[in-house]
Amino acid sequence: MLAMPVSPSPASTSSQEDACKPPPRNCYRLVMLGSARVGKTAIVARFLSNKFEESYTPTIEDFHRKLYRIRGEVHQLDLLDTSGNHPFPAMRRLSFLTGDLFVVVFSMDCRESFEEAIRLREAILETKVSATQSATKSRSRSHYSLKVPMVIVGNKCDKDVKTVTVEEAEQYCVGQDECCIFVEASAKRNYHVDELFYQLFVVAGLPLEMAPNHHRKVPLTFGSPTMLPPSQPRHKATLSIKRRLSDACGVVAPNVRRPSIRTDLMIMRTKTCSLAAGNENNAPGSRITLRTSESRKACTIQ
Ligand SMILES: Nc1nc2c(ncn2[C@@H]2O[C@H](COP(=O)(O)OP(=O)(O)OP(=O)(O)O)[C@@H](O)[C@H]2O)c(=O)[nH]1
Ligand SMILES: [Mg+2]
Repeated sequence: MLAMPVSPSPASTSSQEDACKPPPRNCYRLVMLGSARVGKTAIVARFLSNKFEESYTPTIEDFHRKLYRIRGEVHQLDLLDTSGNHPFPAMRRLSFLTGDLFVVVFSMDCRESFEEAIRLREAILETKVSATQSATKSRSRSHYSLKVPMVIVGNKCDKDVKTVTVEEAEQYCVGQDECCIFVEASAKRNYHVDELFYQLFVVAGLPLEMAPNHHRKVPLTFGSPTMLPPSQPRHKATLSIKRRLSDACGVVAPNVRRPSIRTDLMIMRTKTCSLAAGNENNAPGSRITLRTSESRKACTIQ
């Protein structure tokens, strides 16, 4: 089945922005999931602006975009920060189906949130599998053959009282596929926030320069990839990794509107059909190739 073409930047409207859209294969959607109050928004705030708020404001749904230029190519990362109270189940299902990468957060001091993280992982896999089965009218794919890049984050590790141990969370992830990683973190202390995104980009096979400390941050005045400062001249492969990473830059796109539900439904259909067809070149984010952190061996999404 052919995938429907989908605009990679549904929120962009101006012709100038249209002219500098990243190719669809360089657009990825990252979805933040987890119980209420576990720190999803705090992790996103660290990722985007390295800030932390003590006060709590429940999220309904927030949408952010970060644009990068890495080795001469523009990449777009969309972040969907969801509500832990999931007031709209249909929206949650849509986020499972449109997401390419997932950060599932629980709090180290709340056992119930760990159990919810496990239920969420199962729900993501089952939803993707059943949508793929409907698209192919087949029941052959088990969710064990579907690998989704996912980091399960045990946040608030700065708390004195913990009701989940690192060992059991690690054991759970080891029992899953190699694209499911556990990272213990604290958004408050800025502990392992960079690491969790780095690990996610490793298992997803995305440029590692996308992780927070691996690219130059560009001021907000640069709103689009064309405005990003020019890359350094091309370096020879012999340059050190540090030097090559330093050429990467990223900017948080200001005032980005969340794509419409209609656009999301189109993205969902494209991604589901692409998964069903085993076609990894048609859909936004479908360029993602999964890698084990140990072997760095590529394995494509089934
Ligand atoms: N001690 C500690 N507190 C944190 C940490 N991360 C977040 N918090 C606090 O926990 C509360 C909830 O954080 P949020 O990021 O809003 O939680 P959320 O998961 O986005 O919640 P919902 O939007 O309701 O789903 C806030 O008061 C944060 O300041 C952390 O690492 N350590
Ligand atoms: Mg929130």
